[in-house]
Amino acid sequence: RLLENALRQAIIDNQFYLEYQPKLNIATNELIGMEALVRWKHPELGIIPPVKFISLAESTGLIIPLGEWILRESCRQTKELHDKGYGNLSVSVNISVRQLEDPYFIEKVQKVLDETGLDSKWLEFELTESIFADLKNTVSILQEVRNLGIQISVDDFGTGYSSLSYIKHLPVDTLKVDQSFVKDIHVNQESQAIVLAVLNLAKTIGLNVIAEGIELEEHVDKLSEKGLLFGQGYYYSKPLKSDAFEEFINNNN
Ligand code: G
Ligand code: G
Ligand code: NA
Ligand code: MN
Repeated sequence: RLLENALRQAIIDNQFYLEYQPKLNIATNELIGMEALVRWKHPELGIIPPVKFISLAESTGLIIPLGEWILRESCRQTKELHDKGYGNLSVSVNISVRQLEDPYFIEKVQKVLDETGLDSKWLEFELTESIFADLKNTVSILQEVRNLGIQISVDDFGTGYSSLSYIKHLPVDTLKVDQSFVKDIHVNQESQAIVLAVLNLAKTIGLNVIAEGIELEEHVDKLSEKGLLFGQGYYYSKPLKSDAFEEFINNNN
């Protein structure tokens, strides 16, 4: 209740900002884009991490205005980077199932694209596997997202919905291997087998794969050996505020 009121006020006062975690080609170390992650800076409580407020935002419906702000800010800052000459960066935005249920979702997305001027081909939505089980009109909504030219990735892939068959029927572009399979991949044969299976599946049905949670050089080596091309994680960089992210770009070039 207390936190809910604080969250309402935070949306009115705009106490949020975004951090960006680099995504790289792990073979060449080339920067390919970034994942936007929301942060809440409360005037008295300090930084409140998303695990403490995203589910509350979802259950109260506040994720609708908050999610719209996150999307707009992600697109705006990415367009700004493009205009500064960093033209080939895509931005991934986490989208909650509650946002997809919003009947005005597609309209709002279109409006954000129009207003920020970001070419939709540089925008990606990260959706957790659970939405493919939860949401009734998943296919048609995702198809509309796709029709806007936006990419779709399945976040935390491998941890949720037990059936793989949905992948074949859904308009998705990228599988994002969950960090739990990356964490011990250098020492655990099961994790290696799972990652290899995901890579083979993706290859067969024409999807991209990215790994999250890369923390060690051993992770990079083992993932590369299995044929993985893209990744993100603390090994490369933690999520960064926009100015620090721009510094990262400059040092990466
Ligand atoms: O960096 P990290 O602590 O940011 O994120 C924790 C969790 O919060 C992530 O697993 C992610 O699912 C969620 N999260 C972070 N940023 C966003 C966001 O912008 N939108 C949504 N819906 N979830 C987010
Ligand atoms: O749920 P989602 O996968 O969107 O959230 C990603 C979460 O993982 C964020 O909280 C982000 O800050 C965190 N994260 C990013 N890179 C790493 C990493 O290398 N190790 C760990 N443990 N967490 C990471
Ligand atoms: Na994500
Ligand atoms: Mn994830």
